Amino acid sequence: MPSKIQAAALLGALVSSINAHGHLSSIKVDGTTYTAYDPSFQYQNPVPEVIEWSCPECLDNGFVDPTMYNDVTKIACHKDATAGAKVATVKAGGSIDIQWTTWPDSHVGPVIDYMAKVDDATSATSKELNFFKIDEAGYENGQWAATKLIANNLTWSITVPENIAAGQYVLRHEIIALHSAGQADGAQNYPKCINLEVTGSGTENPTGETADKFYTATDPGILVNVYSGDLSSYQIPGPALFDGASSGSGSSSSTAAASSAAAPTATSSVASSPATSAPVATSSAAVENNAVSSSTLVVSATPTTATSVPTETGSSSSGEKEFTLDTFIAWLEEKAGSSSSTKVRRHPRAF
Ligand SMILES: *[C@@H]1O[C@H](CO)[C@@H](O)[C@H](O)[C@H]1NC(C)=O
Ligand SMILES: [Cu+2]
Repeated sequence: MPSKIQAAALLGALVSSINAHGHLSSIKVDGTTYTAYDPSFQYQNPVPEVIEWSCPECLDNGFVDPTMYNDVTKIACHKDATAGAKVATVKAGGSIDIQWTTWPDSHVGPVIDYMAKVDDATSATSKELNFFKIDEAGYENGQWAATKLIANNLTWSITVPENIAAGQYVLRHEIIALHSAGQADGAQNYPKCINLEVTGSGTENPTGETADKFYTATDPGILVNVYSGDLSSYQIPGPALFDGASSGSGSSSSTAAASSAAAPTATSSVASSPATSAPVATSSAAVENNAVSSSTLVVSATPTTATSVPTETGSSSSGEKEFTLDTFIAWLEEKAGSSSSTKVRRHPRAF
């Protein structure tokens, strides 16, 4: 049986060889489908021009964590992101469907959308984006918003508020993954920004704030253990929805994006992928689709015993973290880019 140190080294190898998270694949704006940004665009010449902001540092599909919450160049539109070269036109009251390439089931958490009015979206910088929140969804009807997104063909649907003034805006779409959020700085923010030109006769110019004002490391919706307690009282972090949000997509907290999302939810993603289970006390990992494909990793962990493993790619530090069994299994799952929606706690999956 490998020692903890050896296990950590093996897991480190997994971290560097598996791309667990997704990025946006496409953005449908009032019926027109636009290509999203792909971090590999930086290797193309010319670099494709898209409506989404660019993030060359996002090759690892990584995240922004609470240690970066007061750095607007990171938390606004992801790490050092710069404005997209194009702008998509949408009517006030129109719809936007944002599709991700993939999302790990273990990465439960809220989905939140903001907009910021700008003079010219193609030359805006993160420091000047004064965002107001247009929609939010946390844990509702026994389901996390991120889980709903996966079930809806990896798509989140937004209604542009009907009453906002015409002009250019930057839309900020964000998933916050909470699978490790029971530990300090364990939350993972995945913000994406998109350039819009809103048309119509709205008159509202909601007050916004820069993204470095949104969250703190100890907000109840950021530092939260999602493996115990009453999730129905989960508090979505960030500012309140702007006053006019309700006239757009409907915005009680049962909300907005959720109600305009097409697919029903509860069982679909479970049914679509066979659950595989592994013994609880020992997680056996045979990685199928990457560089370490023929290796088998056996890590022993027992309930309530903390196991020390490296932090994942995208984290701000390269130190080690203490994991409980639950968060450790979630961590293993995410390394594998799990697509099963099997409950993490009950069916740690072999991958
Ligand atoms: C899901 O999205 C993919 C990619 O856009 C699309 O080809 C497919 O038809 C969608 N599936 C459903 C059920 O809408
Ligand atoms: Cu992750």
